[in-house]
Amino acid sequence: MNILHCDLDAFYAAVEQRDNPHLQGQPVIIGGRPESRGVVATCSYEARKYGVHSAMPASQAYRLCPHGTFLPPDIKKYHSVSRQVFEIFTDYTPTIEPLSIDEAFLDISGCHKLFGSSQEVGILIRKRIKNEIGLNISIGIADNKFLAKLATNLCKPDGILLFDANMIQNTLPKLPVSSLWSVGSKTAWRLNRAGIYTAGDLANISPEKLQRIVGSNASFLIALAQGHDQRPVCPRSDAKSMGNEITFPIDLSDPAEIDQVILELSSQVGFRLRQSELKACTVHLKLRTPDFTTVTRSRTLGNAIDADLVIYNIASDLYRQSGLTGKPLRLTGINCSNLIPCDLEQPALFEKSSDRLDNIIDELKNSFAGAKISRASLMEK
Ligand code: TTP
Ligand code: MG
Repeated sequence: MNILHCDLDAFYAAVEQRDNPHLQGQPVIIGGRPESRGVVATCSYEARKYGVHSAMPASQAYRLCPHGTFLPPDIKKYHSVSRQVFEIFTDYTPTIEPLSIDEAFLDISGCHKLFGSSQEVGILIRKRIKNEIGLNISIGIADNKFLAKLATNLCKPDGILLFDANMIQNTLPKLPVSSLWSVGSKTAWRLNRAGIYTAGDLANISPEKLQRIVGSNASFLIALAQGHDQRPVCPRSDAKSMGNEITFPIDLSDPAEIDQVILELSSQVGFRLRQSELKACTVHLKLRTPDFTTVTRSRTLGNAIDADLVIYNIASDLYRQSGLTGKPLRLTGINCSNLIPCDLEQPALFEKSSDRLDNIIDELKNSFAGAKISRASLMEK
């Protein structure tokens, strides 16, 4: 029982309730304005009683819960709280696989001598997040990732649950097929049509028969239905920043030329971010004058980005505000930090953070290694 699945309860809404006592115990809905075409990012459990849920149009949420408090998301604040939560996780294990801004798997095999049983570690983490950060987190504990996540879903909100052998035998078989990993509404419908309703039904079916219904996923699904899941907890790359810089053969002072360099560097850094499936919340610009004085400027954003032109616009702005416009420079560099895995960035409720043209250029760069492919504005420069 070494795998913990940890997921904060009603994350964005809970942060707002924590920071505003008037909202505690109230229906709070985070997302677009009710009169806009925006959607609900999340809502407090008090609002869920009225049928409000994530991804619902805000106008519909308003019809269901007109007395609820509707607030826009403060992504910068949530990222900072998320970092504090993940800091606490790292006190117990280095093997952390983040799944989203508020959710992670922890493999705690190595920490029992120091902190006790898995259940004791789970209780400790919940207590610390409550006391130090002021939020509730639900924790599922099991032998594998699938059962640990299932346990969290069963004990939410504000719960902790160990999915033990007894539950594998008695609870798992009764759960609907939709509780299995990768079974969405379409697959569930196909399974139900074939008379398969529960994990128990699935556990006893022949792989050949199931293959005709769900294709190549069949053996994986049967294993899950029997409570088996071999997937290890995979910690992510811990790159702290990503940057590129150029030292010029002769000093440059023409702002238009420097701007071209900034665009080229933005494309290089953007490409590397996307290749690593990372996004950045902070962009830094580094400028070095001929006397080796180095000036750095940075900007931290409310959302995470990886698009060349977004990086370029920020870096170019920093250049114009640097006081060095028109002055000779021997080096220019761009660095992106505060990196988060792409899938931690929630669905695009907010500012557009990447660009379709970037994806096309990336594909071409990957397919024609060595070829010079870039935006037309960078050609012949
Ligand atoms: P979730 O963990 O899915 O939801 P939650 O923490 O609000 O509620 P709970 O876990 O108790 O069911 O997502 C974490 C945050 O991600 C959520 O607070 C808001 C954001 N989010 C979106 O922006 N859009 C979405 O569609 C979803 C599902 C979440
Ligand atoms: Mg959550």
